Amino acid sequence: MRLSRYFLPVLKENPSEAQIVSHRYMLRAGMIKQSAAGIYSWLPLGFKVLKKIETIVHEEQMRAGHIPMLMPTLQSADLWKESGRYDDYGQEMLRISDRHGRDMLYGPTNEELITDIFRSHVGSYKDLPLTLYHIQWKFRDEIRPRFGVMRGREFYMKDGYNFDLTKEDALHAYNRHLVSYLRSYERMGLQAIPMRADGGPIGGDYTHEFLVLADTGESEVFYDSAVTDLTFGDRAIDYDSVEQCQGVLEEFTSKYARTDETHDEALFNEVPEERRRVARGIEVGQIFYFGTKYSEALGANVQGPDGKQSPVHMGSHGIGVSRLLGAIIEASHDEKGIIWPEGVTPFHCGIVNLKQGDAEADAACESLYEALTAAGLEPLYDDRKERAGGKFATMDLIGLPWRITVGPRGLKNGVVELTCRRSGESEELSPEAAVQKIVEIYANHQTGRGF
Ligand code: 5CA
Repeated sequence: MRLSRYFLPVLKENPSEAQIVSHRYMLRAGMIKQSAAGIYSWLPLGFKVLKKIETIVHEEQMRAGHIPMLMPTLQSADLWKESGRYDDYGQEMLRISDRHGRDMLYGPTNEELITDIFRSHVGSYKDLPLTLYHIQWKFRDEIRPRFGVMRGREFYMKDGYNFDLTKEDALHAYNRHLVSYLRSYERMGLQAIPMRADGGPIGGDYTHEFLVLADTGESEVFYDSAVTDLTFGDRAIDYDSVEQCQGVLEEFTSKYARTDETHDEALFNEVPEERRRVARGIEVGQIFYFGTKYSEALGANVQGPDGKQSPVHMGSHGIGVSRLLGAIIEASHDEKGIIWPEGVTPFHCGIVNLKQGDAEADAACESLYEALTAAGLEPLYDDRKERAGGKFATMDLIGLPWRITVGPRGLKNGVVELTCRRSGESEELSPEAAVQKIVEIYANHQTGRGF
């Protein structure tokens, strides 16, 4: 992409409504624009990162054997009346009536709708196990929408639902989700720690939230610092193996890590004092096993091998896709702007032309642009007639992890400058070597192509 042809409405001033850094940078970098309280338009740069995060979530869900689909945002109230949640859900649910006076709602989650699909089409244990998921907009009429996309009213969520014959099978599905979530967050450059939590309006008493540690997080968390040493890494995993998935669950959840809802002071005090931590965290996902709560209410039964009918065991599993943009920025920024992890960066590399209009500098930038594009990468070429200082400030703000700077002086010596956004370190290289290095860096990161 050439910046002169892109739509990147960068703001110079700090927007006064933004209280936390991620919200401030998302507005300043021209990623989002508020349309109403807690409702945002996703401008091209924000949309691009949203799609990259979505792609990672899809890839890891499909790798775990979960099946993508799409349900609507608007739902009929009938199913919610059947499950009993229409009255329970309270004011967070946006209720709408259509021209015929029928009660509708903008879905805050999809347990009822998916259970209805299941009961209409599946009746036998032979069709199990089954996990269906979708990534779709949700609406919760939060009393205090704030912090930009972190606590929106309209937000983008991945929600998956497992259907199993027995509790043991459903717990295996729970564990598969835990593993696939660890992988997803790590690909986004995040450490998200599974912590024992509370079921809330979804229900069930077996649930973990995934928390990214950050001072601006809305949840208070208590944990053994040893949990922060755990990484999943690129180890192989067989998602069909009950033992392997259970092993990962035990490894990642046996140390003390709880949100304030389930915190137990006596248990916490058993952690050696020097490892006890009280901090704040951003909840980027939650997994639930709630057994037969919805299948009993909605009559979703399956016939077992013994011919008997019984309600199917279920769980639901969510990832806050749009919230993740905020969480990643909270975890990765400096005073100049965002620092995108390679896995989700909107463009792989910036190209800054120090002297736009200089025939040699222009030609060198064009050929870098072509070489990176030919290698399957997406560069962002700042080809505007602007001062170098302004170009650097924009690149630092929008946070591309790598930048190649091209100027007539370097070109005389056959070099360009390659700069790492995170460390600030630069090195002079031939243009070919710079391209080669960027290609090698991204060979280790499976990034989805953006839009
Ligand atoms: N049905 C279950 C799992 S699919 C469910 O709705 N779980 S949830 O309520 O925990 O939501 C899943 C994730 O969505 C949360 O972990 C959080 O990351 C994100 N989320 C929830 N509310 C908001 C909100 N108001 N704004 C942005 N993200 C949100």
